[in-house]
Amino acid sequence: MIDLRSDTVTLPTAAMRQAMMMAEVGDDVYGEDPTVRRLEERAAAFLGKEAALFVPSGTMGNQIAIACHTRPGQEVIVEADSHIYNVELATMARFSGVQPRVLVGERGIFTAHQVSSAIRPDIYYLAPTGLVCLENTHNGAGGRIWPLAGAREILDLAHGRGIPVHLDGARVFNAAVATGIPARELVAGFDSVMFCLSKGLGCPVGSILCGPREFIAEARRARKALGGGMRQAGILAAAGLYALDHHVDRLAEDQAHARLLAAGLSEIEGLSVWPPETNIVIFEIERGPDAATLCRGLAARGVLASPAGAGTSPRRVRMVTHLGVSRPDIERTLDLVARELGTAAA
Ligand code: TLP
Repeated sequence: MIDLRSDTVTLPTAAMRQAMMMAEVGDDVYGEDPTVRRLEERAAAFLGKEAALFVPSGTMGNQIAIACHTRPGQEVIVEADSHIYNVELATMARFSGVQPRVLVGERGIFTAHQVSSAIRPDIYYLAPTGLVCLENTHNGAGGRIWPLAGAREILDLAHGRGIPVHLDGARVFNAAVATGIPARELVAGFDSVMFCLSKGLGCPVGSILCGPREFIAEARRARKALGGGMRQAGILAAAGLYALDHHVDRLAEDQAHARLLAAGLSEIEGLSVWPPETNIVIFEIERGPDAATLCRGLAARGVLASPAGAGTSPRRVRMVTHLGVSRPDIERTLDLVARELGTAAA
């Protein structure tokens, strides 16, 4: 099987497993796991933030950030195709008592002007704006990189109005590698940043939430309250440390594979392919089966892909490259897609 459903499907390499096996561990709820501590310190330093917290998932990292930045009854500005809004089960409403204020970006990217128009004036019967969330890379927009200048304008505007800004940086290292801008510069000025170890970085489990020391102390309480306090988690943190050392620069390879895949797909009749900026390729099936049918057909031929568009765009397919995908896998995928769509000789 060639598995292009997500970069979450990566399996730990032999060297990563070795690092996990050798990890020194302790009870992290007592703050006694040396490997978790090392990972948190390393991640914070890597991103130029004061402190970091190891969390079980990206969703938990985002939702802890929302809970810690806001109070019930506020609004959170999010993009219409963002993960926080679409794929986190309305958790901001469930756990934090806040509601999303949705902005439609231009292919996922909204402007400071849009944010400015969405911030509520200080009138007692309006829900105050408590937080702005950006996503880099933007998954639903096809792994798009949030332009740094635009992000900085939003940061200045929001901070000028006393509103914090959180970055869902699940794949921020993909943005760093694609642009050549160090990740710490891409996240500078954000009040909190979540990034995932369990996606392109190839770890089995885990994400990191970074921010100021006091914010992270509060986040640690929220993580425990949500049942995310982990015990001998150093086994997992060791994979994270290994990934930060060995799996960041190699994301360039995944991005090259994504470009190759997109170029090949664009030559197949009936497909309209979004130009990839990182490791995610999205295409619309203009003529032919819907996304679910194509994905079923491809699965039977040995390629896994996912219908995309958070359930609302039935002709949209997503393919994601990662460390388990090779160049021959891409070539084979292109051949099988063409066969499945009947545009190549059987
Ligand atoms: N994304 C997953 C699915 O949930 C769609 C994927 O396969 O891409 N932020 C962003 C931008 C994400 O893409 C994801 C996961 C998360 C947050 C949540 O991470 P997890 O799955 O660890 O909770």
